[in-house]
Amino acid sequence: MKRMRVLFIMLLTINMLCTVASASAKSIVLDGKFGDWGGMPALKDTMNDEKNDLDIQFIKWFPDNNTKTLFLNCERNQSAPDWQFEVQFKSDLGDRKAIVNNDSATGLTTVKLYDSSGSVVYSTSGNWQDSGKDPKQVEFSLPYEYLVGNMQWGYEMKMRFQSGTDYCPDSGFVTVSTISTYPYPFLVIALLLVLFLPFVIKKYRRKSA
Ligand SMILES: [Ca+2]
Ligand SMILES: [Ca+2]
Ligand SMILES: [Ca+2]
Repeated sequence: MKRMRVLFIMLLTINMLCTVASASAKSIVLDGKFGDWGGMPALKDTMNDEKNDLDIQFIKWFPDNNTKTLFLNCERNQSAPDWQFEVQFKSDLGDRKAIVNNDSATGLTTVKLYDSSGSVVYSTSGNWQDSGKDPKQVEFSLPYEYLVGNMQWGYEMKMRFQSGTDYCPDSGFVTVSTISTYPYPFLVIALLLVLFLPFVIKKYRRKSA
């Protein structure tokens, strides 16, 4: 009976380890394709609270702790030439603002991150729109180091998107933890269990012999 219990715990631990491993392996590729966003945190915005080509439909985000990068995704109600929106952040670094410019002529998304004094602290660009022309959806990323000062366990930043007069969320901010959704403490406990289980089994075997 005891041996069955030990075996059950071991199987449970292995299952947990596999889940954690697959969660940590998943990330986003910046390629203007959006199938990789399935299952990521998302917020659907109120529809028609701005004119169609500025109206945010949803936002998605993924804090990737392996690469220390915050991946972001925004979709509007209607595709149209060009699109500029911004993302506002609050953290221990103070207020920051990313201006995201989607150019139809070049197909390029350019992201510039500003600090509270208006200086550009980081900029990047790439082909991250859903089409080379008249984008409706775009993905991009920002390194943690320009968004938060402290990247220790459980640290967070607040974020909201603005396109025209449309905010997402409609009021307040989304809280993004720089520590992702998979649990490090559980990983440590699971590893310890796996390491010590053979000894426990041996002990039981000796006792029952
Ligand atoms: Ca992608
Ligand atoms: Ca909206
Ligand atoms: Ca809104």
